[in-house]
Formats: sequence, structure tokens, C-alpha cells
Amino acid sequence: MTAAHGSQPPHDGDHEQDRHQFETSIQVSPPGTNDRPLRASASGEDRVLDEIAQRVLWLATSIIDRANRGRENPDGVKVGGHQSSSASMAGIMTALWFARLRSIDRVSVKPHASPVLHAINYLLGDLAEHHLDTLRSRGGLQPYPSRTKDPDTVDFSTGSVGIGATAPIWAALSHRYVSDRFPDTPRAGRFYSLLGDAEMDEGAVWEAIIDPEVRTLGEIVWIVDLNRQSLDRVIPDVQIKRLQGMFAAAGWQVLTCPWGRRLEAVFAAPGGQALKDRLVSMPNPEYQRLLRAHPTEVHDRLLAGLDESAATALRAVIDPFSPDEIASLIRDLGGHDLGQLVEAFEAIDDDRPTVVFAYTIKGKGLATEGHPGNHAAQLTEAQMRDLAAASGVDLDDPWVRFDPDTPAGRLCAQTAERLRREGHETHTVAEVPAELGFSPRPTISTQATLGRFLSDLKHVAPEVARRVVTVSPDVATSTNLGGWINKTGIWSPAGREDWFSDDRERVLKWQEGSRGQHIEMGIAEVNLVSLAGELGTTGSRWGQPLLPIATIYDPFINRALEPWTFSLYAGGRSIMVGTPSGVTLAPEGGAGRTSRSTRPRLLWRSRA
Ligand SMILES: Cc1ncc(C[n+]2csc(CCOP(=O)(O)OP(=O)(O)O)c2C)c(N)n1
Repeated sequence: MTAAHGSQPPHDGDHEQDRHQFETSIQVSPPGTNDRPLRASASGEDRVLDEIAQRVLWLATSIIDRANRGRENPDGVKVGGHQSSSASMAGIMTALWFARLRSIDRVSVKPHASPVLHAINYLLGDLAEHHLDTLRSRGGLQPYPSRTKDPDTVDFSTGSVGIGATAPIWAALSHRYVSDRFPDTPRAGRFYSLLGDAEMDEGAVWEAIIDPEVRTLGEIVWIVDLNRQSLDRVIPDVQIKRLQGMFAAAGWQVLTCPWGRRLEAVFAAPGGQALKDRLVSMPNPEYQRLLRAHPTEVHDRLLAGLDESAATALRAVIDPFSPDEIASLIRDLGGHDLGQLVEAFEAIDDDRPTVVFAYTIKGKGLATEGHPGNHAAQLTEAQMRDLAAASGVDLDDPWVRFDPDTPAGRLCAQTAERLRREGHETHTVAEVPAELGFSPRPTISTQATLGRFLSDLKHVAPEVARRVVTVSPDVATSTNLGGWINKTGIWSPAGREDWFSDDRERVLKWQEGSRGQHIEMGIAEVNLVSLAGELGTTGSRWGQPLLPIATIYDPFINRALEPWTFSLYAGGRSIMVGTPSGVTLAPEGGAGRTSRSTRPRLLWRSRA
């Protein structure tokens, strides 16, 4: 097999300059290797896992390389892909898949690590070889993990930053709901999110974390790929303390893997604290600069700016190491030490959600490692050949699996067997009647119509109504779900005492328990549509379809429209009712009602 390298049209000097100037989203000439070891993992103690991680790094990088330089591209238009973002996650995903994951667990993978997921699925026999050449081509592997379009096992679609990361929370809640309602629903395990650290800038993330039910979901695990780089830049401040505090305050278990075991051992040795203090107090950009420095410069850069006594203490720790050793030591981060990660995974509680902060280097093991402009950088052919040599494979024959008679081959086979998913029975929804026999008054508000519709549905089509679940962001009563709630009750995972059950003046019965068919959210429209979308996947995930209806004040649909359309792309089917729409309830004024049509925005367009 030969890669069609160099198939793009030749550029003369001027054109090349234009490309640099106008396509800053691709780094055309990536930085040099600078004598760094091209290793996916840091410590190299867990031989089989490390070997698999290296192959995963190789395959993921090659999938992108082939998309950009291995296919005919007559017009030379950018194809793209994110080798450095993928490299950052190769160790984390290898440790999770090959040492921890169970067949009942589900995982959301950060958008730019989709090649890592495909590489793992390929090693596990879940993806045929011919797909590996198709990333970002029509009908091929999707740019970002796609539950509906990719040919291999992808549990959650991601791509809209923050939305894919939070989807497992809503899937977990949906699974709890559907299991309460239909006890023969198949069991579920943990719901993992593997997210980028800059993803935590998204409001959707914090909107989800603050939801009061979320702190009770022990099946939620987030693993943050803390490479401290985003798309444009190195994250300027050290944020870890603030992030740890925010998760802890929300009731999460917080685990952190900052360093690998080799570096921990140096810290623990007499005087080693001096090196730890230096690394901990270093701003992110200074650390990144250290990663880009030639090994012979690292020693002096570590000492730069220290007063005499601090420099003396640090010298005592670092002087015994050669330049290569010290350069390798400062890269020994927890997110690349696979044994360390496996230990962290074993410490995860099941009675509250968990976040694991895994320190990583963006581009780990690639020539682009730690470079501030590496987000979309593509390795050159020469750099790919170096990586191939470091990975024990051949660039011209890139898609090698492990020999089944080797320890790595056996671990792949055992993992594939462990992750094999059981089939399940698929239930269907009874036929939805086209008419309910209800004639509305000539003039009636949309809110009154909705209330009447739900009430009639329960009488006319009880089997359909059994699968209806309503969701509302603190507007259940004003969107007129009161009658429905009185008949069906509120669902909450743990149930709650109804202190007003003996109050005769009460019109709305607010009884929370495991049998309810309404889920009440806070004023959180993104949470609302994300949950509605996941409630709409229970049929395809566990064979128990639901008919989710989200009610919302209609002007606020706009706020939630993008996450809602993303949930459609991800395979979620839900109905959103915006009231009071049109001209009814005009007394609500411009802030409380709208007559704008949102329909044109609901067309999902995708090139691939
Ligand atoms: C809602 C949304 N905004 C912006 C983007 C564009 N985008 C894709 S990845 C990315 C940076 C992600 O950084 P991080 O999560 O830290 O991942 P990594 O650095 O590991 O690639 C941005 C801004 C997007 N996909 N979705």
C-alpha cells in the first residue's frame, strides 16, 4: 500500500505565502521535533498498555495524515483534522478502554479526538480497515464523533463544544427515568465524558453541573484532558484550584492526576520539593515554552529568575540528570502515565459524580508537542516517517493491527470480548392518533390548547400517553401542564416528601416520585433541550422509546435552538412546544411571546 503523498497541486513561492497568510487554521510548516522522544505515554512502565497507546497514537495521526495527504485533492482546499488534540488523549483513552471500560458503559469523546476513537475501534475489530482512509470524505468517517453517521461504535455525537460533553448527564437521567417507568429496560453502567479543558469555558457545562439532580448521579464520570491549550492559545492562568473548587462545591468527587510516577518519585526524594515548587508555580505559557526548548536548554530555563538559595536547592535536584533525562522528566504528566490513570479510575466513587483532571500535553509524542500553534497543524511526511519509526511501523503500510499471539494482541482480543454489547428487545410506540376529537374554541391561547391536548391524549390514546414525558424549565404551570402534572405526577430520581399533600387549597399537586411523567428543570433552557434530546434516544439506546415534549416560553427557544438542533443530529427526537406563540396572549408583550418562525433554522445541513 502506498500513500499518495504530495498529491496537492504545487505552489510557487507567492502562493505558499498566501497559504500561510490566509489559512492560519492550518499550520502548513509545523515545528521541528527538536530531539524529543516521540512517545504517547510518559513512564513506560505498563509495557502492554504503553505499546497499545503508541499504536493508537500512530493510527489516529495516520487517519488524519491520509485524509490530508493520502487522497487525491484536485482543488487543494483544506481537509483538516487535529493530530495534536488527538495525541493529547491517546493515553487517557487507551487506559480507559483497555483497562477499565465495561460493555454497559457509554462514553462521549471530545470532538477532535474522533480519530483516537476510530483507532481504538479498529484495534478492537469494530471498524474495517477501508474506513481508515475516509476521514472527512463524503460518506466516510465523520470529522467529529457521530452516533448516527460513523460506521463504528460511537455513543455520543460531539462537535458542538460543551453539548457533547454534557450529553452523558442527560443520557444517565433518561436511563433512570425509563428504567423507573419500564422495569425491563436493560441495565446501564457509567456515563463517561472525555472533554477538553477549554470546553469548560462553555456555559452549557456549568448549567448542567449546577442542576440539583446532577450531584446525585454517581454514574457520571468526566475526564478532563488538561492540556492547557485551546484552539488559539495557551491558557494564560493556572486555573486548576478554581476548577477543583467549583466541582467540589457542586458535590462532585474531584480526582487529579498532575504528575506521572517518575516525577512523583523525584519530588518525594530529599530536596525534590524544590522541583515540584518550581513546576507548580510556573505559569502555563512558561511550561509550554519549556516543552518546546531543546533538551540542552531545559536546565537553565528551570533555574531562570530564581534567587540564589532557590536556585541552589533546585540545582541539587536537577544537576544529576542529563539534558535528555530532565527534558523527559518534565513531560511526565499524570494524563500520560497509564498506570497512574488506571489507579485514578479505580478510586472513582459510585455515589456522586466524579471529575478526573488529567494533566496532558497537546501533541504528546508528535513533533508538534506543546507548540502554541499546534491545534490544526499537520505533520510533514518526514515527521510522519519519524513517528512511524518510533512506533515500529511503516508509513507506507500504516494500518497494522497487533499479532494476536503477542501480549498486546491478546489484550486487544480480551478487551473486544469484554466490551461486546448484548442485544436488547425493542419496544414500539402505539400508533399516535391523527385526531383526538377535540374542537378548540375559535379563540383560544396556545397554552390552553396544549393543556387540553395532553389531557385528551391520556383518554383517547393511553398507550401513547404512557410514553409521553414532559419537561419544562420552571414554566410547567404557565405553559399549562398543570392538568397533566395532576394526573401523572412529577418524576424525580430519589422522590421527595410532599409537604402540601394535606393542603386542601392547593390546585396543583406537586408530588415527586418514581412514577411521574413530568420532569421539572430549573430555568435552564440548554439543559432542557439537552435532556429532551436524550429522552428521545432511549428507544435507540435501550429499546424503550419515549415521546418527550419540552415546553418553553417561545422567545427563549432561540437560546436553546443550537443545542436542540445538535441533539437532532445526535439522533435525539423530541418535540418542543413554545407558548404563547403567534398572536395569542399578545398581552405578554415582546419579551414574553414571539411570532418569529424558527422552522428554517431546523434544517440540518452537513457536507460529509
Ligand atoms: C460551541 C463551539 N464553539 C467553538 C467551537 C470551535 N472549537 C473547536 S475545538 C475548540 C477548542 C477546544 O479546546 P479544548 O477543549 O481544550 O480541546 P483541545 O485543546 O484538546 O483540542 C474550539 C474553540 C466549537 N466546535 N463549538
